[in-house]
Amino acid sequence: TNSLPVYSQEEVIKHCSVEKGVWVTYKGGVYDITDFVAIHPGGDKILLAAGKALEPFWALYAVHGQEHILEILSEYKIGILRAEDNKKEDTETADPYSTDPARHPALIVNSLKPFNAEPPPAILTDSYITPSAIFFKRNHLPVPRVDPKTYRLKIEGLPGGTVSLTLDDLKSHFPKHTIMATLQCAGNRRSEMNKVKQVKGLNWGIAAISNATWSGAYLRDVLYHYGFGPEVAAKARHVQFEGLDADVTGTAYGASIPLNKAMSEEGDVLLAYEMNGEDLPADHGFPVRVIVPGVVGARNVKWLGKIIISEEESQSHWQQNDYKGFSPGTDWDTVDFKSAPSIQELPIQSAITNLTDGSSVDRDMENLTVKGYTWSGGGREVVRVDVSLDGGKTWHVAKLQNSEEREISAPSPPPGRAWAWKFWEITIPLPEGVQELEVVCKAVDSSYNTQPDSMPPIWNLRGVLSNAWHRVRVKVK
Ligand code: HEM
Ligand code: MTE
Ligand code: MO
Repeated sequence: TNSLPVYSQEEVIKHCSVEKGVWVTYKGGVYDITDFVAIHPGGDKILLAAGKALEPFWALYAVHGQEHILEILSEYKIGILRAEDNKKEDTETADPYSTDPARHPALIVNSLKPFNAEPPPAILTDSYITPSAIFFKRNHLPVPRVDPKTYRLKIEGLPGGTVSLTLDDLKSHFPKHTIMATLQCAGNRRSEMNKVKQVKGLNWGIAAISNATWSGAYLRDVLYHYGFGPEVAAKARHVQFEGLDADVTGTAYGASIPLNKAMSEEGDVLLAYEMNGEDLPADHGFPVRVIVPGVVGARNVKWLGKIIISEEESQSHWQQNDYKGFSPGTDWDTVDFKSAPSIQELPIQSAITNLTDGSSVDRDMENLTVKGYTWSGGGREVVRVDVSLDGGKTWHVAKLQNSEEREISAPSPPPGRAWAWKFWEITIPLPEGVQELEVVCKAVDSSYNTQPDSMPPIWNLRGVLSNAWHRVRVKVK
């Protein structure tokens, strides 16, 4: 008993712009989404489907395969698609993710297509250098399969015109450097922010962060070699990166970093072709990715296809309309993405990895050991981690570890170049007569930046920069 009107495909196609109205079809239903276009979290890409079926687009952006998204869509239903127009060919497309690589079964999957996953926290701090197989994976699109023989890295914006390098050029013409750097997604710990008030984005736990060694050529060496000099420096302000992963329109994943970070002798920006001593795995950008140490994961572009030295920042969706921070008072109706700078260096972070919220410990235990990781952006070294068992009333200083060897600390990196995380650990006598512990950690970096005590004051609609004290409640039984 459906009283909704029946529309032909011909009628739907007429509604293909904001002016004419935006209609789409989904599983035989017709939807007028004109009013939703401006508030779509994925930006104006939604217009690609105007007048058409949503299915092939949602096959590519599989974030949409969630209950709450179907609920949003249902609000806009205006009719039924005429039976003879509801053709299978329009809605069934080859799965663009069918060539994605195999993944480790230990990973906690946040989204399958595109593939987004993090290791279980307890495994994360078992090795100071995260094994590549369990290193968190954050893909916006299908993994492109790149043939290393035909691979070319293009560079635009240098005086001699466009440069085109082979993988062999990169490996043989430039000194190979190895750096250790931790990557963290801007959305790490988003799930805790989500508990304050719903945000939009993948529901990451505390492990959208991992540490690896990366080897390759310094970006600055390559740019100087191909003619970077004072006349380019006088005009240019940014270095843009484009991936070889592209959406339905052929638009590549893109991001940019400030020119001074790219060219600084102390920036250590790397065109990496190895991760943990082996060729980059497909998920992490084979054959070449840029590693921008100290800077948010999003700018560390994988499957690097093009570098552009420019006056402007990248115009990509991810640089302009995503990965920015806002006031807790800003919502999807009032947000102006132009009003905030793109995230580059990340703030200080720490989290507890060996205890989980709601778990319990034995009352007869004399001591409680608490472990975790800590890291700060911009190469700022973490100088201290404080741990509390009573929600922050009293504190203990944890032992820091910055090397692969347990119990051993490597010398401090040069000031401003602490790119790798530290592990920390502390054993504290179990307080007597308590039913529950609120275990908390917070870190302090070399600029004496520390973490905010709670999430509400830093809540933002996209759920990024989530770095409040990590709090874990543990029952004593
Ligand atoms: C993200 C809804 C159509 C591309 C999202 C999100 C929602 C949403 C709620 C946020 C998801 C999250 O991060 O949890 C809708 C609805 C649509 C629609 C209701 C139709 C009425 C489209 C179409 C495209 C598209 C047709 C592409 C052609 C994207 C992209 C993102 C996104 C690229 C961002 C994903 C990311 O952050 O990686 N959409 N969407 N959407 N959407 Fe849509
Ligand atoms: N580069 C390309 N080409 N495509 C992407 O989807 N994701 C970015 C960045 N580089 C992405 C990309 C984001 S948001 C993050 S957090 C890191 O890659 C994740 O790197 P990883 O998958 O190696 O952990
Ligand atoms: Mo990210």
